[in-house]
Formats: sequence, structure tokens, C-alpha cells
Amino acid sequence: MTTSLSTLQQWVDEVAARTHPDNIHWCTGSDGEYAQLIQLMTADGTLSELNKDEYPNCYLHLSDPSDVARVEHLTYVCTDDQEDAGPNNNWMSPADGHAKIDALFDGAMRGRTMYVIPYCMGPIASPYSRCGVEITDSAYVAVNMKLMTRMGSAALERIEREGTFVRGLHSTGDLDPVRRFIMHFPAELSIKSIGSGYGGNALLGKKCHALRIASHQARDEGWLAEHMMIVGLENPEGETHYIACAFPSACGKTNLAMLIPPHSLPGWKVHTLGDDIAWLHLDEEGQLRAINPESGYFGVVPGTNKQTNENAFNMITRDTIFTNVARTANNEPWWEAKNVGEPAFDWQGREYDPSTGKAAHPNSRFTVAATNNPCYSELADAPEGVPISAIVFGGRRKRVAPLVYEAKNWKHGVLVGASVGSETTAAAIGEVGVIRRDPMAMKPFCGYNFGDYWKHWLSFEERSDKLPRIFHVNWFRQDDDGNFLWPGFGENLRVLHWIIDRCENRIGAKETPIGFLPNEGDIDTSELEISAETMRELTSVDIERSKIENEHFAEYLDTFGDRVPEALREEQQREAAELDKAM
Ligand code: GTP
Ligand code: SPV
Ligand code: MN
Repeated sequence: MTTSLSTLQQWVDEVAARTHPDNIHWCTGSDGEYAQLIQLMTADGTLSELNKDEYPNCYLHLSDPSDVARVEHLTYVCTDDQEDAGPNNNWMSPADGHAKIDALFDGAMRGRTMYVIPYCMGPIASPYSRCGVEITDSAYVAVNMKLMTRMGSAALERIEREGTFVRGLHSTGDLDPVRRFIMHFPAELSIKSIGSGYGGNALLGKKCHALRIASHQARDEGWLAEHMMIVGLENPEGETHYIACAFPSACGKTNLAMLIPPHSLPGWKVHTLGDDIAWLHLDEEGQLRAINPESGYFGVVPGTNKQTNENAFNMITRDTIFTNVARTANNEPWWEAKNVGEPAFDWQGREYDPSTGKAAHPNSRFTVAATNNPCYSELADAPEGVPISAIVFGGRRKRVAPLVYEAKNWKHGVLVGASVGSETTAAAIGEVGVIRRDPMAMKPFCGYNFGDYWKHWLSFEERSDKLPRIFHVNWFRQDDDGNFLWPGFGENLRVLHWIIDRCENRIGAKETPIGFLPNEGDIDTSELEISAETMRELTSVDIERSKIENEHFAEYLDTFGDRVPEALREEQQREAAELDKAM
């Protein structure tokens, strides 16, 4: 046995000695193993099979009602120096963190099976990929990891070859929120999570590894680990541009990653690379390239229908695990805005009663392998990744933020990304709909001090003269009655079309203090019922409100003290001065 395997074996033994599982199961990632785990969970009630004819190989899991979303207030980054975690993270010293959580792991797996899950984030053959091993007492986690990562024997071989891996230890514990913690130890490349079986709290390859730990590594090694989807857009001439978009949780990444071109843009094709996370590296020519570390989707279910995204709707009619959706009388999954069928049982398995709230939980999710997506890119396994033409930031803003604008340069783009604000969603426990700062859509996911993170972003300018252009979009502007001003979904390609034209220097734009906005008529609105007046509203700058935004951002920067890079401060002040001039 090689050193790394014995290191892994040693760790597995140590964990077993602390947690006392009844059995240990090393996951191979085979289809037979998946089927066997599914069978086990349907037998013990963890899963129930959905209507076989309409939803073949689909299962429903109902989580504990207190365990339905990420828990940011219980998520910690444990570094020696608190300043390294920054005001953007909850902090504990590594010693305190281990002591606190290890006590909860004592005997936690008694009566349970411990699964050892080797996985690879990114194409098995890519130098950019990184491996990890998750140890968990949840078979639900094991099957989700199978759908969402390259899990099993091939990953184990790479771990054996490389000798390093991220260690993720997880137990559902007793699901009591007072004994729930998600802790990260970046210096040790390790994660410990207990007390939740849900999504980003429990599937440790995703937010914990591929964002919090990876962002930390990326800073040290000169790359970026970001909360971004990646999509290739091929025009009728056969030219493909890849763009990476960072939007906060439940703000449209999955839908944009697999959008269906509108009727008015015939001949366009969409190639999905990823829907949630991008790892970005500069290649030898200075071109920024992206891989998607994941190979499956953990997507928001409500709102998915034939009109908003038929591909997504069809993708989840087979081989899918649903979590916290409702059910119809004939055992099909149901959710708000599905637009077909009616709920008979809600997400807690109770007979549906509209007076007790929504039938599906607003953060109900589907887990499905990316290979189920009809527009999954042929380059998804390419070791070198895809070249990125544009980086797009965005958020959920009822007011102020225009439909689209372009940053003036890289430095300004970093300001645009850093000053993203968005209304909170059901993806995390807490109040929904309040605006919070969410720089680069990474507020819950950056594994180190945001001040250092912005400095890292700014440093790319010194390393390449071929960096992608940076944009900002907002699909979520509303009128006074709460109606969306922009149709969104597939129609968003009209905006991406403008973005690509800008990247190719094919189209002009009007310069404003916040960046370049589309000239009137440059966003194609043919076949849309949208007035010229609405388009003007969507593509103009409210100088006064932008000034207030800029001031709020300046106050936010203050909370990071002297960790804020001078260049970002200057950029914020430069924009403030331009806004003053325009008043
Ligand atoms: P996470 O998986 O939490 O990171 O979310 P996400 O960013 O992938 O968001 P997703 O695409 O799942 O969309 C979240 C919600 O926003 C769903 O209910 C969608 O129906 C809705 N949504 C997505 N795109 C649009 C859009 O262009 N316009 C409008 N109005 N709603 C959208
Ligand atoms: C998000 O909240 O951004 C998600 C879902 O993608 S989770 O995996 O729970 O983090
Ligand atoms: Mn996400």
C-alpha cells in the first residue's frame, strides 16, 4: 500500500475509533452500488420511490423540517489568526474548533454505517482538479456525491498517485440545530460537519471543499475558485464564447447555464459546462480558463416548468433525487409553478393544506447527474477547461441595478463584483428578501478575508493582458406592483448576445459613471412584449441611487479595515467622484 493510501486508512481508522460505526463501506462509485444504496434507503424510509411510469428511477427524500438549507451562522473558518478568516466569516481557533466538534463526533456513528467516499473535483485527467475523501454516516450523502462528483475508484487511484486530498468528515448527528456545526480548517485541508444532512452542509465536495477550502488554496497558488456557472454560447456562424457568471444562491445560475435560445435567435446553441462553481486558471498565454469541479446539479426545484426551462423540466423526469418537494395523488413530484398537477402531500409528508404554507419547500432541490442535461458540453471533461470571454456578476435587485452594464476595465470590474448586493433567498436559513452585500456572490463561501480576496482578484491584472471583460446583470427588476420588468430565462440570451458583441468590439455603448450601458435599441427585443419605455428604464442609470449604493459600499469596505487593497478604495472613490460630477 502506498503512503497516501495508508494515510487515508489511518484517518479512516482514527475516525472509526472516535465515532464507533457498526460497519465501514468504501464507495466504489459503481452503478450497482448506487442501486443497492437506493434500495437500502427505500427500505428504511429515507427515500420513497416516485411514480415509475412518469418519473422512472426518481426518489423523494424529506429532510428534517429544521434542516432545509445552508446554515451560515453555524459555518466557521478556523485559522490561527482571526484576521485571516476576516469579518466575512465566523471564526474559531483550530484548537477550539476541533475540540468543540470532536466532542460531538464521539460515538456519533453508533448503529450506523460509515461510508468512505473518494471523489475528484474536476475532470479526472485535469491538472486543475483536486481530490477529496468524505467520510459520512449518511447513505443519502453517498448517493448525492455519486450524482454530483466523479466519485469512487478512479478518484481513489488519483489520490493514491498524488498523495494529497481534502478530508471531509460528516455525520448527521442528531439533527438538533444546537449541535450543528460546519467547520473548515484550511491549513489542514480539512472539513468537519455535523448535525445536518442537507445540501451544502453535508455534500462536502461542493461549497465546503470546492469553494471555502479551494478559494484558500487558489489564493496561495494563483488561481480562483468561484461561485460561478460556466456556459458556452455558439452563434449561427459556429463561433462559441464561454462566459462565467457569479450570482448569489437562487439567483439564476442553473437556469442560465442550460437556457433555451428564444425563437427570435434561431441557430444559437447552448453548451452547459457548470451550474454553480468554476475553478479558473491563467494558461501560459495569459488566457483565463475554467473547469467545473462538479459533475452534477443540486438545483432549485420551484419555478422549473416547461415555459421557464423545458430542458431542466425534462432533465428531472428520470434518474433524479428530489429533496423536500410535494407529491401529487398519483405519486409524482410537485412544486410551486410546476404548472401541471396538484399537490396532495406537502414537503413534510402531510396532507396538503394551503393554510399551512407552500406545498414544496422554497429551497427544495433536485440532484441529477450532468449527463442528464441534453445540452451538457462535450468539453466538460476537457482537462484544460474552456477559455472565458466574459465574467458576469449579478444579483436579485428589485430596483436600481440596470439589466446589464460593462465595467470600464479589470480594476473597475473588481469593484463591480465586490459591490454586488442581492436580496436574500431561501437557500440559507434566515430572513428572505433583505438586501445584503454579497461580493462576487461569495459572501457565504470565501474561505479567507475578503480584503485579501479582492487583492488577489486585482493581482490578475499584473499577470495577463488578455483578461476577460467584466459585466453586471440583473434579471430581477420589478415594477411597483411586483411584476418582473424583464422576461428572463431563455430571453436572457438577448443580453448575453450584447455581452459577446461587446467582447468582440462589434457594438458601441454609452459611457456612464457606473460603466458602459447598451445604446437604445442595441438589446434586441423582437417578438417580446416589452415597451421602449421599459427598456429605457432597464438600461439607464439612476445617478442618485447609484451614489447611495457607492456610499453604502464605502461603509462596508471600512469594516475590513486596513485589509482593503488601496486600489479598490481608489476605484470606489473614483466612481464616487464621477457620480458627483453627473449629479
Ligand atoms: P443556487 O443553486 O442556489 O446557487 O441557485 P441558482 O443561482 O442556480 O438559481 P436557479 O437558476 O436555480 O434559480 C433560482 C430561482 O430563480 C428559481 O426559482 C428560478 O425559477 C428563478 N429564476 C432563474 N432565472 C430567472 C430569470 O431570468 N428571471 C426570473 N424572474 N426568475 C429566474
Ligand atoms: C447554494 O446555496 O448556493 C447552493 C445550494 O448551490 S447548497 O448546495 O445547499 O449550497
Ligand atoms: Mn450555489
